[in-house]
Amino acid sequence: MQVVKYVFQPHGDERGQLVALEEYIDIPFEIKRVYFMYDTKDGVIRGHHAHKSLEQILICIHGSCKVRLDNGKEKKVIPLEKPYEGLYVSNSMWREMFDFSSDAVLMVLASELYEESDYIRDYDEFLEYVKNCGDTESAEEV
Ligand code: T46
Repeated sequence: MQVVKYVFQPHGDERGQLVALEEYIDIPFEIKRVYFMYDTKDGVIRGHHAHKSLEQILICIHGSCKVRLDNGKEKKVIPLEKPYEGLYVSNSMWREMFDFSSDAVLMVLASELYEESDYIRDYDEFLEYVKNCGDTESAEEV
């Protein structure tokens, strides 16, 4: 399984840093939704699901956390600890987010509006889904 982590261009000057993200330029899809999670309690694991269609970029814009990606065949843990790095998460990919620092803010850019029917929340159902879908999406590290 190849993991795609984007490194965005910070526009730094004597005042500090600024990162700008534009759809189809920095982000490989139209951004239809932005959400973020913060104040995550110690020991919590979020996620535990996959999406049928949704693609996302996860950016830990403050603090740090880890993401476990699982395509049904392989699992990888990716640390997110820089506000200028974004982890691409394709559809048909089981995800779990954990090890949140107390100050972590995990921002997500999503290709679709919120749609509960796009979620696969049962792991056995996910394994069946990816088996029937063929190979999950992957791309090279950038
Ligand atoms: C994902 C990972 C990375 C909404 O009302 N609108 C939204 O856009 C979202 C994302 C959530 N919600 C509601 C639904 C639940 O009542 O917020 C509550 C928490 O959502 P959930 O339990 O799905 O959160 P996570 O952290 O487990 O998963 C989220 C996304 O749902 C999911 O798409 O890939 O972050």
